[in-house]
Parts: sequence; structure tokens; C-alpha cells
Amino acid sequence: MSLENYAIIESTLREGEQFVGADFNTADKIEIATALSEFGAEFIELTSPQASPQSREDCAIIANLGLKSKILTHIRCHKDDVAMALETGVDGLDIVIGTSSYLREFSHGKSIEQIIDLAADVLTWVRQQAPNIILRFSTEDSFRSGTADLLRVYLAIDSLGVVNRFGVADTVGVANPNKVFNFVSMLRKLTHADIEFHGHNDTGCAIANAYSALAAGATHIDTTVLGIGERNGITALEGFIARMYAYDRETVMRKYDLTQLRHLDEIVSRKVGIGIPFNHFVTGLTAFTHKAGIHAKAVLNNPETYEILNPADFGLTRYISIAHKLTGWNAIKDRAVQLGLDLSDDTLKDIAQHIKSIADHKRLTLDDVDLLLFRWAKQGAPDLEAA
Ligand code: HCA
Ligand code: CU
Repeated sequence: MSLENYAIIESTLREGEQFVGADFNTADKIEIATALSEFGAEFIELTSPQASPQSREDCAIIANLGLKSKILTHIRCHKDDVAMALETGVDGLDIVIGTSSYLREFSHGKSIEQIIDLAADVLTWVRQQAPNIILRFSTEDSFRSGTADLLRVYLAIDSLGVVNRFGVADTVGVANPNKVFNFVSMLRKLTHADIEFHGHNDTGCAIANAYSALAAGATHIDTTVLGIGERNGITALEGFIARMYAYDRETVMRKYDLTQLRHLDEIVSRKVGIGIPFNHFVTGLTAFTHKAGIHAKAVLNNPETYEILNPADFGLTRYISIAHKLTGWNAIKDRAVQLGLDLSDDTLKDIAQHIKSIADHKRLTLDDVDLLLFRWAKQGAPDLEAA
């Protein structure tokens, strides 16, 4: 597969606004949209202008900021929503309608025939109103919809030739990479428009599912910063980037300014009142921390031994943790060199053993290790009983 032409539809200002902690005001949205554009997100998706008067105003404000990213808004399959969205000056409309039996029964109450008729009417009308608008049509809860039903809907819309992109949505996080691959492959063979994947992370597959979608011929992936969204969210931007970097580093580095990721995470985490999870992709506190002596030694010789992501490409640095019982003398030596201390290898091995024996009994900090190294350099081996 050749995955160079995918685009990110960054939905922090739409799906992300549905995260329980999110309550973005106009200034917040401008700051986030500007940072996303600087990062290089090809598209930014905004909450429907129908959601509230302020949402409507903000859509127009962001659509008119002149950002590099194209601005989309996410609306229901209604002409009223379309008309209001077109007035805001956005570049594209992401239209969605539910197709699963749950949504048909408990949400809008329409049959598959009615969905096709409504979608055909609305989408054709949009194309007449706005010949150049980017138009996407998506089925909510695609992976719990009958495949035959879904194909009927997509094929009927495809035959109209009015949409630029189809969306496939794993609304409840039920899909897995095989299912996504199979369905998107089938859609790719049978239809002509681009394909977008939107995947929730309830069962931990959102990033893998997005990758599978691309492998099967999808062209657009929905993400949010820190993965925020309904419940536990969707494909995290940082995780998706990490995945694509592991696949093809050059393409990712050419398309996006990776050094902006940490900044983006800081902005969003502050605004939604959560910390960046310690184990988050790329930006988490421990993402580039090495601990065991065996790892530390190899990483000091060649970081790639234990790193698929180079922290420097993200404007970040690696950290080698040395103040613990799994430490090794190579890592201690590296620290001694950083501190400007000249200690022989034999001495450093003794120091490492000494640290291990202390760490078996109490928690150490880097300051403790530094103190020990300074003392040892100045006074030689301490009286072990006293240490
Ligand atoms: C929603 C549901 C949605 C839509 C995705 C899409 C989902 O909140 O409206 O438009 O492709 O997960 O199905 O986010
Ligand atoms: Cu969603």
C-alpha cells in the first residue's frame, strides 16, 4: 500500500466539543483552530451551527480566519442545517445520518428507503446550492448497520455523483481492524468518492482501525487532540501520527509540523481540565523514558534499539531513569559525564552496585544519585555502613 495521500480531519472542535470536560468559547476555538492549522491538519471540523447561536457565530468566525486548514462543519441530513451552514462560509459540509437498527428505531425512526430518499434529496440540493462545497455523506453507527443496508445507501448516493467523500463511523467502538479493512475495501471497490473513517475508542482499537481503514483505501481519518470525544473519545491525533510515522516517517514529517503536538496538547488539556495522560502517545510524560539498565545501555549506544519514535523529531527529549534498583553502570556513567565528573569504569560499576543496594530498601531520586556521584568523585568510596 502507498499511504501518502491521506488527510486528517481534525475534530477537536466538533467530536472534541462532545467531551464532557469541553466548553470552548470563541477565543478557545480560535486558539485551537490556529494551532491545528499550524500543525498542518488538512481539515478542521466544527460543531454544527444549529447547535447554538454562539456555535453558529463561531463557525463563521473560524471559516473566515484565513487558516491553511479547510474548515468543515458537521450537520444532520436536513436542508435547514445545510442552509445555515452554507451561510457561515465553511469550505465543506460533513453530513451524517444513522443507519443502525438502534438509531433507526430509537433516534430518527426512518427506514432504509426513507434514509436513501432523504439523503438523495438533501445532497442533490446541496450540490445545486453550492457547486464547489466539499460534501461528505456518512452513516452513523456503520459497524452495527446491516452490510446490505449500508451498501444500498452508499451505492444509491454514489450513483448521484454529488458527494466528494463517504464517511464510515464506528460510533460505539465495536469494530476491529479486520472488520474495518473488509468493509472499507468493499466500499473502495464499489464506490468512487474518497473515504473517511471515524472511530471511537471504547475497546482500544481506534488507532489500529484508522490505520486499517487507510490500508484498505480510505483517504481521510478523523482525530481529536488527546483523543477527546463522547465517552472515552476517538482516534487520538498524537497516536495516529505516531502510527503513521512508524509506517513512513518522511511522509509524516513532510506533511505535519510535529514539534507542535506538545503545544497543542497543552492548550487542549488546559482548556478541558485534564492532564496529558502519562502514557499518551508521543506527549505523555513517560513516552521517551527508559529505565532498565539493559535498555539504558543500548539506548545510549543507539536510541533506535528501543525507540520507534525519535523524540527530537517531535521537539522532545528522551530521559533515562537511573535512580532505582534496575539501574546499570553505563547509564550512571552517562550521568557522571553530564555532571562533568571523571570516574573510572570500575568506580562507576561500584557506584551502580551501591545504588542498587540502597534502592532495594528505599526510594531514590536523581538528586540522591547526583549527590552520591559528587561525593564519590570527591572523597572516593563512602563508608557503606554510613551511606
Ligand atoms: C455524532 C456521531 C458521530 C458522527 C461521525 C460522522 C459518530 O456525534 O454525531 O459523522 O462520521 O461517532 O458516529 O461522531
Ligand atoms: Cu463520533
